[in-house]
Amino acid sequence: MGFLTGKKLLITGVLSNRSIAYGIAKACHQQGAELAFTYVGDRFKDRVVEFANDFGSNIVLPCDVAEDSQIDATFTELAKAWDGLDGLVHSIGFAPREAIAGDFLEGLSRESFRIAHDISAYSFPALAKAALPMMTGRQAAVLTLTYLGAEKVVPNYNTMGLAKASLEASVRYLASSLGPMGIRANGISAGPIKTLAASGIKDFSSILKFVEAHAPLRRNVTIEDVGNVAAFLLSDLAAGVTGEITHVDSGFSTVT
Ligand code: 0WD
Repeated sequence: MGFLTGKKLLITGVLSNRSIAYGIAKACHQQGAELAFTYVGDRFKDRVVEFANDFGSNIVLPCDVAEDSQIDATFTELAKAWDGLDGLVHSIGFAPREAIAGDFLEGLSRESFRIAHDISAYSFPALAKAALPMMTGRQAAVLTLTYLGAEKVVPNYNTMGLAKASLEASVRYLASSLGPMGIRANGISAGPIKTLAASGIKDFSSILKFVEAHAPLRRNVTIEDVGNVAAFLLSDLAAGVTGEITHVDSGFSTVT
């Protein structure tokens, strides 16, 4: 019996088997959780249905977080399958390409700022708010994924760094809002991992090399490393932890 046995978790952001959300789903499944998934865009549906099958789940719902109606519909549909929800994983990020390359000011525009913050930051508290009726009365937890670029200047991360800073602040405000109901909110600041989203960041491979050379553990982290910490934070083992950003980055943030 795993430490997530009996927990029902909704996982967003599984796009491929390299996605951080895939590593989280794997670890949570190993610990006995029941899982449901969301996907964005019809062309990814079949793939996510397959991944869900691997984890013994047949709950796969469309959810483009840019649309309020899709966020609402996700929980209307989920409530037909489950009587409640014990955890939500937000593993979603997007910024227009020009806003994550080169000089910060050159790539800055009102529209790219708006999109990066809408998709990458607003969507976390928005999903938590929509999930709240299903989480009420349960020892539930919400979790998001962030990056060092929220705290420090990381080359090319640019506007996304601002969006991640907002996302990290939302973890603290969510913790304050949900805490009296016994619901927790946390974030994981993951080290760089080669996923589809990461390949959109210019010179990403040089960041991987730099971390491997300088991080205390002298290696990059894997989606399994992140998944295991996520499973812990979503579980009752972490019942006293909320409003926290946990670095899973081989210690890199301590030496920069
Ligand atoms: O190095 C990395 N890979 C790190 C990623 C280091 C630290 C943090 N992160 C964060 C990312 O910023 C993101 O928040 O982890 C989260 C997951 O990222 P990932 O696993 O690296 O990326 P990926 O497998 O590409 O999944 C991110 C997904 C999207 O992929 P694309 O490539 O299509 O943007 O977020 C989803 C989508 O599946 N997504 C959306 N979901 C719902 N509605 C939307 C949307 N509008 N837009 C993107």
